[in-house]
Amino acid sequence: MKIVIIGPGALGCLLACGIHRQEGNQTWLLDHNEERARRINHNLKLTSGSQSMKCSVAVTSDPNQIGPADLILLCVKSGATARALNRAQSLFTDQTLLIPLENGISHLEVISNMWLPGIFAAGVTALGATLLGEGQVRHGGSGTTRLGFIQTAGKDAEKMLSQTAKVFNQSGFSTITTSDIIKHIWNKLLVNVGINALTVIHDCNNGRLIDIAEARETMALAIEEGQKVAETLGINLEGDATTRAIKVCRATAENVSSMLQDVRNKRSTEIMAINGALVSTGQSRGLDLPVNQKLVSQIQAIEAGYLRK
Ligand code: KPL
Repeated sequence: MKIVIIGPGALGCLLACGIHRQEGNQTWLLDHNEERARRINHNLKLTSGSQSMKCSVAVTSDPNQIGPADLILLCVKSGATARALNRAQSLFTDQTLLIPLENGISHLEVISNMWLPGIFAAGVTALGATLLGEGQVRHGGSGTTRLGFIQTAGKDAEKMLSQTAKVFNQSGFSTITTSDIIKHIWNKLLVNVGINALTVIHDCNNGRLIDIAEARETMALAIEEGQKVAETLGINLEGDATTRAIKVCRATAENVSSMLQDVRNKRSTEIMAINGALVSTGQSRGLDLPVNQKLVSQIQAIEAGYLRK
């Protein structure tokens, strides 16, 4: 298979390092930044525990150098979805399987509204990855990755998805296919709804968040609003979402959430793909989400402090 990973962030680098070691596949990492692509070409570094290894993954900024791909794993920030796919048009054929592995839910709508050849599946991962520097990633936790189709897919597409799960598993990433990917995307969405913005507001790692009474209370209220939206949409969430978010805080206690990493690096956050997308989905169903709306406003105010400078 020719596999292209788009996005040299933590998850993109981690997947590229794992997958390129499998014989029989050709793995590429596509970076929109030409200079950086040149620097990290055949020069990624994967750290796991106390061990580090060099990963000789081919990196380019030019999709034409890669040509048509069998599988595209989209690992960019939610706000960059359309831009990244528009740049990558030459990678697609009618048979190309596209799997976004992004936070939140807004990318799903963006992709469905694009005229792309190929087959569209979706993925959600609990893999822990932190970018330590350009092309340098630390593998921080080995959660399950789930892959599935949002709409009914044909036999060939199903086969390709199973093959993809096999490649992930052989690369050391525990992966299953599911017939209800939307449920898993929402399970993760509500974890992010409850954690990410609050770690920014309280400027703390995930573990500390549950020791702050006010944060814990807001977390429960924000997730409760999300559960109501899911219910209205007929999504069967697994168990209690607040309990899951607290568990994730404990399991990733030392993690700096992706949103806090964005703020510390003065980048746009994914607030509109997470709490913002929840608010607009709720509003479209006649639901008000004041707690999430307030979280969105607070993060936007923080972003405005550095983005417009
Ligand atoms: O997905 C995450 C994120 O940081 O975006 C969590 C689960 C909160 C782990 O840090």
